[in-house]
Amino acid sequence: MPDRDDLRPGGGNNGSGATEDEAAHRILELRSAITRAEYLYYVEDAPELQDDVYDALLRELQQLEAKHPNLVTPDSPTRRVGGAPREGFVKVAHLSPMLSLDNVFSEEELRAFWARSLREAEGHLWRDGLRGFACELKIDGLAVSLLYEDGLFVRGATRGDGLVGEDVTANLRTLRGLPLALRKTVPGRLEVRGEVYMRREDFAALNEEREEREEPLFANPRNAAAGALRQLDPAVTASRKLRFFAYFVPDAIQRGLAGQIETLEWLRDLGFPVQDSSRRVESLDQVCAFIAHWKEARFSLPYVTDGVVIKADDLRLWDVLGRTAKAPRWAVAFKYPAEEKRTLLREIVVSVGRTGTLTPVAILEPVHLAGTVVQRASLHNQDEVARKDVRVGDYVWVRKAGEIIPEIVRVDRDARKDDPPPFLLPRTCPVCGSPVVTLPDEVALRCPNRSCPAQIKEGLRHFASRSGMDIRGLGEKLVDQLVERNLVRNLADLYDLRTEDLAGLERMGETSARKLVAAIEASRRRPPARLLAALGIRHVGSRTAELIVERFRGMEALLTATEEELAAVDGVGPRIAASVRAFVEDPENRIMLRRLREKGVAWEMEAASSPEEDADFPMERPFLGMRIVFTGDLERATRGEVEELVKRLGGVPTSSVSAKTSFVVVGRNPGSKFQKATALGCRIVSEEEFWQMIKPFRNDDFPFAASPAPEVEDVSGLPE
Ligand code: 0OW
Repeated sequence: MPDRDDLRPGGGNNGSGATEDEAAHRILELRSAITRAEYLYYVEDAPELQDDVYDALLRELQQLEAKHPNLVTPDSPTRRVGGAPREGFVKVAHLSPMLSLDNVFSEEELRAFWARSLREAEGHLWRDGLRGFACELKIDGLAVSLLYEDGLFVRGATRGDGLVGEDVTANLRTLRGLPLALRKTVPGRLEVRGEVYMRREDFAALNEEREEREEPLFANPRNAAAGALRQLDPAVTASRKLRFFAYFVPDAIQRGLAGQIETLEWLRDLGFPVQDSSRRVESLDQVCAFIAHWKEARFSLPYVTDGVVIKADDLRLWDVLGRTAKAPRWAVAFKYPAEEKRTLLREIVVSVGRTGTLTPVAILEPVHLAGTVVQRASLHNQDEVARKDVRVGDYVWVRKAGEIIPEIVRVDRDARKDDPPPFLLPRTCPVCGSPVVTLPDEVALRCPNRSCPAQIKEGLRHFASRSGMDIRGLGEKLVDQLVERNLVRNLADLYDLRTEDLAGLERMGETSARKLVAAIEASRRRPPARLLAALGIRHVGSRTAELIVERFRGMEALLTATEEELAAVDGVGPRIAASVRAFVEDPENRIMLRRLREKGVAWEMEAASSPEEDADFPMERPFLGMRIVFTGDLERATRGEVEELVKRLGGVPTSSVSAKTSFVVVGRNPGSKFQKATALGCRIVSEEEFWQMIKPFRNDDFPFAASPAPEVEDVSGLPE
């Protein structure tokens, strides 16, 4: 594998396009750099490359492979998302049954399971009985089987009924944590089994997207992962950010492995992600200690677990202990009780959403559930309230579905006293008093008043949210004050706010006021897709916004696009097209949009650098189009050296911080530029992070990549 410092420009030619050999060499360099980056990110959980640099690598590899298709190999990282959507899934028979696990729900049951297993294996075991258990947190995902031939991934299948599953190879290839080629050669066939799962944050973001598009939400990450894996189009699977943990090699013992934990280490060495938390312990007492430790600690993991899988670590015992019809006798799943708690429902409030929907929300006596304190639980709509017959003053059982969303399971009727009246949603908006309406084919009640303070507040919150314009510091309490004091009546008003408007608000001092104005100012530079998603147009979430803006290259053309042109965009369709047209034709929205355009808020796509400019060395110019400021004393180079380096990597070192600054590198004793960067909401990078960023581009004989340096932008005269 070439040393990453060899990532020199394409074979040193004059950039007129690499020859076949040089391209082949470059392609190998890129593949090993990308595969290494994926391994570090997904297996070692120690990312080394910045996302934008990783993307630059992948883009260069895609371009080179497009020019030299004969150099493409199935294990190239560019082959993860491939092929047209399928009609359906082919059934495949597993090489050996994919067993499930017996469940136990208490320490007693656990001890009884192992006592029974020991009896079954009477006489085969060592005098002191079963020693050595592998403890693995039980990932709440779906089991899959992966096949490798001579170290290359060739087939992936769902568990199905344990004997026959479905071929989902194309979808599994999109999981960046799943190695397309093993890090070490394993001749012949290797089967590896494990769990596909979705991280909590990716599940939450996916449901947020679906809520935007008013599509049904997934109840928990496992369902979301199952849905993603069964997509007919691999590109959709790729967008769902599925992950994988390996945990089983059916023929481990034939491969000379002696223990389960040893097998997990072998799998990690081959390039598979395995859970760091897995441990070998000596006794059942220590198994119980492992279970007790993770009972609460598991909630801090980035993925959902629902128990602990305990396996006899000594592989020789697996054959000896054998299996029942459906489960091994050498492994068992201890399941944590699904946490349900009983608490008092003190009040039902009605929240009015961004689109005017009235939602009943239960206010509860705070209760500790699945790692968090739950005080509210949505009751969704009138039908749901009636179905569960939830009334104020009831004692209710609450749980967190999939450890994410608090849910009222049922009412404790025996505890109900003096027969409180059923709860009915109001006929007028609780915020502005407008009579509520029910739209055809909808259950929900809506406030029709576009100027309802609740809708303006929700609209602002959505606009400023991470998936919107990402304006840090514009929180709930501040939004309420801005609307209630009439400082902001619509989104464009945000860009008129001055420090003095804010400084007088509660918990808003001079500094935080300045920071917020700067953050709003900085948001003007967001790409137009972020603006379009932030506007809160019904059914238009981040993904749909990307598709629309990509087609119309910004907001301007979008204003005049016809419904047909919009509907013709792949993935948009008539319903969303109508919603967009309705929004832009609304007079109030047109005024607001015109004001945003006048302020240059995220209106046009950044002029993409010309393809030829990028063609040969996007890798060597990762700072292309970026303005970078240094402040403070650097440890490892002089200011002149790093500015020279920035220029050689395509960037423009500037001596003052502005809204156009891409990021500021902060050394020891930073100067006023650091304060200004913080105030402007600029990205701050430590010196160490800076050196990590450029690590792939440095080589020994010369610390900088060789490419023509653009002129330094003249910003003299401004204070250091
Ligand atoms: N979900 C898990 C997990 C695990 C297999 C090996 C043979 C029988 C069970 O984290 N860590 N280890 C195993 O070992 N299975 C697991 O999940 C099972 C697979 C099928 C049903 C459960 O999801």
